[in-house]
Amino acid sequence: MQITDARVIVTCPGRNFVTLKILTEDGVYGLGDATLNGRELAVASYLNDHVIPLIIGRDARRIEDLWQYLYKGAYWRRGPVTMSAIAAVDTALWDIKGKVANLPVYQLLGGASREGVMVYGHANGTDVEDAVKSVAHYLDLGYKAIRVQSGVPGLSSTYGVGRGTMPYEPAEKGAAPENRWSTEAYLNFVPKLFARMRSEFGDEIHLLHDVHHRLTPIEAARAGRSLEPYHLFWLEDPTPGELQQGFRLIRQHTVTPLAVGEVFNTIFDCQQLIQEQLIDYIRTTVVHAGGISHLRKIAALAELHQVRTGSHGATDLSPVCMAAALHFDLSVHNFGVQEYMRHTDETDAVFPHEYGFQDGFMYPGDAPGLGVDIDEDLAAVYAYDPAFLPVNRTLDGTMHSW
Ligand code: KDG
Ligand code: MG
Repeated sequence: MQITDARVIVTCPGRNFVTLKILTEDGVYGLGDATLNGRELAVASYLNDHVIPLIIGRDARRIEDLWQYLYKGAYWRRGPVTMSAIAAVDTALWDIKGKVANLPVYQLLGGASREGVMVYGHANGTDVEDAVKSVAHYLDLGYKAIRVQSGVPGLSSTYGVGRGTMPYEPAEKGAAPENRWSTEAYLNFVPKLFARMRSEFGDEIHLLHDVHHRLTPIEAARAGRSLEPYHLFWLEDPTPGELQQGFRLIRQHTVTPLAVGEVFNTIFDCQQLIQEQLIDYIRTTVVHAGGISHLRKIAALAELHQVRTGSHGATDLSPVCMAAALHFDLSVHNFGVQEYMRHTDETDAVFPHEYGFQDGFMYPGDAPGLGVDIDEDLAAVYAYDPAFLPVNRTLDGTMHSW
């Protein structure tokens, strides 16, 4: 079953998405998400210039072989651009395999390990009371797990505090917006935020929080310890993940569960964290970590070490990625939770899909393949619009992790 054509579709229905569509001689096609927020065209070029010419004429059924061909064949290993491009091919081939077999992809991955996929929503507020209202809203919608972010007193802007009424992970036109950061202000504030949440909402709801890579290991240890009375489901990216051994220090001081991995691209980026049980949840996702095939290998390694999955699912990952993530989540044994930020109606119209949310859980649906499509005419209406992620500086102007 030869690949006869492939094209990259770049569209901006409110934000930029890159999608790979692979077509076969049988007329069956598959989709893969290739979106890398803020660096979208690098992946589009990698696919157009360096991948599509190599895959035309190859057998669409040989998913693992084609993965290895693109990974080993590039000679240059890993990295978000390469791995997003490989992920897009891999995801599209799983979609094709499902359509040919007339089965939803989760059935090809071993079938459902659970009835539904628990997801967490994004509550946030400019201050604590605003965040309380937002959590109440997510509870009304049926969520069982809620991430809570709030503005920090004394800081003009902070990661995770949204704009408008829809969830939105930033990427802004023109120059990258600059946030300001004070570790002291944050560390003093964050236990108060969660003390208020528990006093308002009780012990049962799962609460999560994202530090977004901003602390050193010992500062992260303090944050984790100070949050123990509020028993978070997880504390995410407490310190930048490149320093994998840094998590040993955090682990010596706190039992707050840790989640890491949304910026990782391969199993090699997280093997120490997993093998030494330095984290509890691995957040690699289909689009940025080599597709469904590679994510399954990461999950298998994690299963050995009692680490569960918690894939990244922000709005900068397209509905194609969301669909693929849900098939993976439903099937993999050591699933933990899936991040879910609703896309806008414009985005949903460009990417019609079978998956849906009900009472805190999501379901990929039973359509053959991934159960997601792209309306190419509508996609063409929304031209690419360059945008940049924010950057972050400490109060004295030093560059810091955003
Ligand atoms: O593009 C960057 C976002 O995907 C990232 O900031 C989202 O940290 C994130 C999260 O946990 O969703
Ligand atoms: Mg995060």
